[in-house]
Amino acid sequence: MKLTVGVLTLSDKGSRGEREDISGKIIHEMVEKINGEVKYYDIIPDERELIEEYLIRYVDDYKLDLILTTGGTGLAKRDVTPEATLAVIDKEIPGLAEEMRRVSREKTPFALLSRAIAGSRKDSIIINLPGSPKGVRENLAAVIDILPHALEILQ
Ligand code: MTE
Ligand code: CU1
Repeated sequence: MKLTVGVLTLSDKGSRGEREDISGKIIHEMVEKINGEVKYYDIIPDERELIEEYLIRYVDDYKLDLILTTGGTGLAKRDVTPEATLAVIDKEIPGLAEEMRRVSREKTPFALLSRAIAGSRKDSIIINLPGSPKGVRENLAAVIDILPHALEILQ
């Protein structure tokens, strides 16, 4: 069975059509590796309440297995993706975020500046990824192979 995936890109510029979403495209390609199919994909601004609304809709209404966000994990004033994610998850899955930072730390010291959260809500797993294409590729690669089993246990 295919895993159903939602991709939520958090970017003020992207949401206004001022920046091409290369990171979102990379996620589309990478999830194919675990037989995942992106069913829903949105680019929205860095607004906490809006992010929470989309995450809840992806889980409660669309019942997606896996939700990957990109962007808004850093320290800029408008970076609120981790806060929105924490507000909607039932359980944190710290090991996934720890491993993403551990592996990423070998690529760049700035990896430690990502405040990415991973967790579950109902039968879905939500994972934050950084905004840059390189950040997405390296962080998702660090955990992607674990995700089918994680979902098996959760569901
Ligand atoms: N992780 C990996 N693997 N590779 C990267 O290039 N970029 C970092 C970090 N994580 C990066 C990474 C940088 S420079 C920042 S500021 C933080 O992610 C937060 O990124 P965000 O604010 O775009 O979410
Ligand atoms: Cu940075």
